[in-house]
Amino acid sequence: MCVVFVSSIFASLVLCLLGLEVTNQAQPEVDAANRWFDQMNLELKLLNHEAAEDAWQSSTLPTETVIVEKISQLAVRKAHWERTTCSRGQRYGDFNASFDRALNLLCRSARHTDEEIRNMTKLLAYLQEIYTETEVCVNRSCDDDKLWKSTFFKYHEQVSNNFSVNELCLFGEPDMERIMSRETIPLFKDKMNCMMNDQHILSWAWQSWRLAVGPPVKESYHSLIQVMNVGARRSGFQDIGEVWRAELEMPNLREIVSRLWLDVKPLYQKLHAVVRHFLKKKYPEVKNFQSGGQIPAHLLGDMWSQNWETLTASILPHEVDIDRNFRNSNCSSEQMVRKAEDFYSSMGLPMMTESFWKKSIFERAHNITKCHGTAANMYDAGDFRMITCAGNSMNDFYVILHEMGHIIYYMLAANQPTVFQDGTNSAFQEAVGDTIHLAALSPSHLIRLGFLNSSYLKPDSDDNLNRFDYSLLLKISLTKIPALPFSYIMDQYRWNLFDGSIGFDSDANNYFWYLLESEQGIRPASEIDRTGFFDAAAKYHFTDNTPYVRYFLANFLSFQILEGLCKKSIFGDVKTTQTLPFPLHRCDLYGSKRVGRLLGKALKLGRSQHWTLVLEILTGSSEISSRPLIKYFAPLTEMLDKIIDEWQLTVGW
Ligand code: X8Z
Ligand code: ZN
Repeated sequence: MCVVFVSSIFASLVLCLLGLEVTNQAQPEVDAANRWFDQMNLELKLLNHEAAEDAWQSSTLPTETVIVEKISQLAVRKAHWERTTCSRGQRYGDFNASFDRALNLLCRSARHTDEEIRNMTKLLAYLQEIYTETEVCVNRSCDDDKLWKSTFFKYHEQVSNNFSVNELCLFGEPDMERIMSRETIPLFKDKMNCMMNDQHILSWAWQSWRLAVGPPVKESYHSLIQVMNVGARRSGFQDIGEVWRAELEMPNLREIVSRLWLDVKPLYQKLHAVVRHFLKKKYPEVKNFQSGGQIPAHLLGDMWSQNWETLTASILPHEVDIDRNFRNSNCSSEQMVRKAEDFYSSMGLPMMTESFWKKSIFERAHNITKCHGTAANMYDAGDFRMITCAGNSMNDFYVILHEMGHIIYYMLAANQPTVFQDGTNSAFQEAVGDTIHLAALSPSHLIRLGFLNSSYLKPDSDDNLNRFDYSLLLKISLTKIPALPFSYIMDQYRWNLFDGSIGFDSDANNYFWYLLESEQGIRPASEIDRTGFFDAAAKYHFTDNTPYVRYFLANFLSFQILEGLCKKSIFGDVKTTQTLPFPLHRCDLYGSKRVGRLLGKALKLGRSQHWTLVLEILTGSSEISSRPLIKYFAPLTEMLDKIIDEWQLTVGW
């Protein structure tokens, strides 16, 4: 039974609504604890709102000292507030589960002096500025060799003021990214006004981006680690890696991650073998590309070799080219956002708000907007925003669905006390949009979107599936499977830099390449010795100091949640032992109010409950598993086995 004390009706009601018991403590103490809880949430909301406004400004405007100064002052203020609020809250001892959880979430961060905070803010702003504002430029001259000779870099203070018609300058995201996916190679050649070898352009883009950002980042990143570790140790952690891992609330995280990776490594290796075979045929001139060895990273269609989607057609050509149909639909970025909203709202989930439509940025507004996909919770009634620099590729649609997943989570968790207004952990935050993305790629939704003819639902005579299913599965596997070793490596690497087991001298980049070569099976675009480079800096999350293992976990979770939601939509029960009447990739959740209600029930808990409970609601199980992902790709795995057999391919490197 929940007892509501008249003197603190509101706070107790909140606790009761959360299903929590108020303990038998003395009444004045109960009142004081409730007052602390209310006040803490109120103040946290104001601080979060202020921080979100600053972050929005620094994302949409070029780095200015005044913004950095503002961010720094707020960070100092918030750290002081956290310290005093935590020590006040800790006075109340074991009050109740919700109170303890709030206290734990609030008080687990690294503890820094004001000076350290100012230093960290400056370092971080500098690293972010290098990533978002650096341009790789070339003088327009039609000659492969001269491409390198005329390459130069523009950093923050040199950007765009001295524009010359003879220069072509490219940002990392999205410009270099779109060259790597081959989307804008024709445009690049056009602008350079000449015929160039595609492979040379890819190799140039891959190397020049790393050359532009790696060296300026290295020293500052080293300093950032040192100061982050000081704060982590002051709070009793071994290093900042331990603080990052704690956020996920999986005490055996390292074990879980290694086990999950081992579960899917065989599938990755098969995909790698088949892709390597076709790439080798396409690029016989590339040196040091052995049929049983690592794949040169620049050929994989992505700056970081984490998304190989654009290779689909060259591996398994099909008369239906979803990407081409998508592009030809000439969907504007806003129309893409409307299509994403339509998917979520078809399940009864909330529509985007007026503020969202007014304040979001869907396209590169001007030269210097940070372009990495972002979802912002402004902690102000209905103010949720998105940043994407969408073009018109399917990957742009993915980013939009993904960011909207974050926003839906924020919207649903908005009725929680502020401290719980987030995903149950960061991996779940990342998984919501990815689950909906999988459902949006089901053949029946592609038909609904007008990118596929309904005749492609018909199975081929001897199989439940048809040729399109296989080509679709290959396409999806190329976006999801290479992301697994990449996301695994990103934080293995940083955890080892953080705990000092990898030194910051020549070891740093060599260890990164050791991981990429041994786990991902890729090698650098050129044979130049990369000792002393700092290639991890070429990835947004590295300079943004955002942990990455969340994406690794989210990848598994999205297949697991898709399976649970699919069972809910068909059988009304996530726990049923009945098998789905169709393969998982054909599951279209569009329009299922049952699914929307279940998602609503799980997501509205926000961070108030442990992730195992949220997973239980969505899937009937409280453990992260690789099984649904492996099952989803089972038909594809069979197809890969046949190709490997037919061509007698080596698997592995
Ligand atoms: O960074 C993102 C999102 C924003 S949270 C666009 N993603 C990772 C990446 O781009 O590397 C989504 C998938 C992986
Ligand atoms: Zn995300």
